[in-house]
Amino acid sequence: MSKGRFITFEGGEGAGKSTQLKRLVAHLEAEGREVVATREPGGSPGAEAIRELVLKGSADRWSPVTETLLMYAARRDHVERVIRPGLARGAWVICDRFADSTRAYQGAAGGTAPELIAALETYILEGTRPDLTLIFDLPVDVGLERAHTRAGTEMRFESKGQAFHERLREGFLAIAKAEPARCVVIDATGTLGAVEARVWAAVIDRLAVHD
Ligand code: T5A
Repeated sequence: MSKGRFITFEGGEGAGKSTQLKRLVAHLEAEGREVVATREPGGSPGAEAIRELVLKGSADRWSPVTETLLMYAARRDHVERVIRPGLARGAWVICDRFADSTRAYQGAAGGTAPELIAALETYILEGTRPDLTLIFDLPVDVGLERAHTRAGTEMRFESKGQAFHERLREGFLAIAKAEPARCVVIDATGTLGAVEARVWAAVIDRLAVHD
C-alpha cells in the first residue's frame, strides 16, 4: 500500500482555499489516488457540532483562549476519527485549515499565548502533522472582498476588523518563514487557473506526486 500524505490549506479569509482544494482533489483522483477532502473546524460529526458553537454569534462571543480550546477539542475528534484512519489506509488527506489556523487566528491575531498553543499541538496532535502546508497569501482587502461576495458561510471572524486581519496575514507568513520545509506560500492573487497551477507545482515539487 502506498503511503498516505497529509496536506493542509491555510490563509486568511477569502483567500480561495476551498475553491483550490476541490481542484487539487480532482487532480489527485485523476491519478488514481484515494483522497479524503475535509475541513476545520469540523470534518467529523462531533467536530462539526463544535464548529456550530465556535463560528456562530457575535465577534466577542468567545475569548481567544476559549476559542483555542474549542478548536482543539474539535481537532482531536477530527484527527482520531478521520485524519489518522485515512492516512493509515494510504489515502491522501487534504484539509481546509488545521493547526496553523489556531496559531494565526487565536495566537498571532487573537493574543493567546504561543506556549499554550504549542503544548496543545504536542499533546493533542501527538505527531499527526502535515507533510505539506500551502499558505494562501493575498492583500487583506482583496480577501475580505472575496469573502463577502461568496454566499452561505459564517461571518464571525470576518467581522473582527482590518487590524486583526493584518496580524493574521503576518502570522501565517511568520509560520511559513519558520518552517520552510513544511510550508509553501502560494500567491493567491490572479485567476483561478493561475492559482491552481501554483498549487499543483508546489505539490509536485514537495511531494514528488508522480512517483
Ligand atoms: N478558524 C479555523 C480559527 O479561527 N481557528 C482555527 O483553528 C480554525 C481551524 C472558518 C473560520 O474558522 C476560523 C477561520 C475562519 O474564519 P469558514 O467558513 O470555513 O470559516 O471559512 P474560511 O476557511 O475562511 O473560508 P473562506 O470561504 O473565507 O475562504 P476560502 O476558502 O479561502 O475562499 P473560497 O475558495 O471560498 O473563495 C472565496 C470567494 O472568492 C472567490 C470564490 O469564487 C469565492 O466566491 N475566489 C476568487 N475570485 C477571484 N479570483 C480568484 N483567484 C478567486 N479564488 C476564489
